[in-house]
Amino acid sequence: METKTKLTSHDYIEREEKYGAHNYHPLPVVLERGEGIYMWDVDGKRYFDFLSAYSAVNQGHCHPKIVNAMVEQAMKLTLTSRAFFNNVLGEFEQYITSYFGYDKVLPMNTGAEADETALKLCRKWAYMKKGIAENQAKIIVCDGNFHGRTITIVSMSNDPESYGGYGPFTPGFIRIPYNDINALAKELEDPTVAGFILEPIQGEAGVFVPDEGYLKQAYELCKKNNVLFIADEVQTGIARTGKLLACDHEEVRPDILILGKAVSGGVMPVSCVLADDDIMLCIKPGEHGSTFGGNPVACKVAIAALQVVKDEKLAENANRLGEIFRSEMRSFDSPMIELVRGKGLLNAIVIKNMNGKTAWDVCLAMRDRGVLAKPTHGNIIRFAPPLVINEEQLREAIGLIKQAFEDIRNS
Ligand code: IF1
Repeated sequence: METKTKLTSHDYIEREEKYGAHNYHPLPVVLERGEGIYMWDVDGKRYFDFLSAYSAVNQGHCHPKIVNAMVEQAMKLTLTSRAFFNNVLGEFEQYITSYFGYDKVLPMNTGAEADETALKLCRKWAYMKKGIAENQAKIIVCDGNFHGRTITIVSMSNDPESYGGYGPFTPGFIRIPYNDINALAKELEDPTVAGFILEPIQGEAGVFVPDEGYLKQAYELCKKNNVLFIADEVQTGIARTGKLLACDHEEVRPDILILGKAVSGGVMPVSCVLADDDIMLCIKPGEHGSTFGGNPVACKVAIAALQVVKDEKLAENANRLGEIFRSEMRSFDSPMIELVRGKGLLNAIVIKNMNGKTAWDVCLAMRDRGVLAKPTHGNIIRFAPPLVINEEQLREAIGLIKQAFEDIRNS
C-alpha cells in the first residue's frame, strides 16, 4: 500500500503557485481546519482568526447549527433554479424580510452580485419612478469605496489596484469624498442623480468610520432630493460593528440594503438585496436573476446563520468587546502604532514603519504568536475576529498581539 507522504506548508504553497492564478498574495500559512474563533494549520498549530474571511465568519468557523442546516438540505434538494418554485425560498424570503424590516428580498450569491443588483434596481427605479431620461441616471459613489470586483463596480473605484487595466469603464458614476456632507449636497442638486451608494464604514479603505451624524445627514439629504440611499453592508452588516447593521447606529433605514458574507456565516456564498415594493417591483419577471441565487441550501444556511446572530447576541458582544480591544491597543505603548480606529469588532491599526519593519512584518510576527490578520493598503492592519469570541479569549489574543509588536521591536 503506497504511504502518502505528508505535504509541508511549503509544498501546499508551491502547488498553488504552480497551478493557481496569482491574484492574491496570502500570508504564508496553510490552514486545514476551523472551529469557532480558531483555525489550525497543516502542522496542527492553532491560530486566533482575526480576519474572519473579511467579516464573513462572524458566527465562528463551522458553526454546527449552520453546517447542519447546510448538510440536511443538501441531502434533500440543492438547486431547482428559479424556473420552478420550491418549498424553501419563500420561507427564507419571509424570514429575512421580517428580520430586517423590508417588503421584499432579491437573493443572489456574492457581495459583488448584490451590489450590481442594487445598481440595476436604482437605475430601473430612476427611469420608472423618478422619471429620469433613459440611460441618463447617475449614482454618487465615494472615494475609497470597495464594493466588489466586477467591471461596473471597479468603474466606481478610485483605487488603481482595483480598476487598473480593466477599462473601458461603465459610465454614470459621480465620485465625491467620503464623510463630506457638503460634497454630497452639491452633487444631489443634479436632477439626474438616482442614488447614493456607500459603505457605512469603509472596510477595505482601512476601517474609516465617518463622523457621528454623517449617515443620518446623508440619508436626509437623499430623501430631500428624491435620491435612493443605498447601503453596502456586506462587510459592516450582520452584527460586525456592534449593531445588527452599521446604519442602525444612526437609525438610518437604507432604501436599498445590500448584504453578503456573514449572511451565510461563511459557509457558502449567500448575498441579497432588500427594498420595499415601490423600488423592488421595478424589476419585472425575467429582467434579473442568477442560477444559484436563493437556492434551497443557501436559504436554509442563511436562516440558520441569522438565527445564530440573534440567539448568541453577537451584536451586543461585538459592541462590548470592541471597546475593550480599542482601549487596550490605544493604551499599548508601541512606536509602530499610529492610531487605532473602528466600531464594534471591526477595527484597524494604522502602522508606522520602524527600522524597515512594516505592517506585513507585524502580521508575520502575529502569525508566529498564533494570531492571523492581514494588512490592507500597505500600512493598515484590520482586526476582525469572529463575533463569538468571549472576553477571556479576546484578552488572550490581545496579549499575543502585543507580544508580536514587542518581538518586532526586539528583532
Ligand atoms: C477580495 C477587500 C474586504 C466588500 C464590500 C462588497 C464586497 C466586499 C463592502 C464584494 C468584499 C472582500 C473581497 C475580497 C477581500 C474582501 C475585501 F479587501 F477586497 F476589500 F473585505 F475589504 N462590498 N470584500 O467588502 O463581496 O463579491 O467578495 O462576495 O476581493 O479580495 P464579494
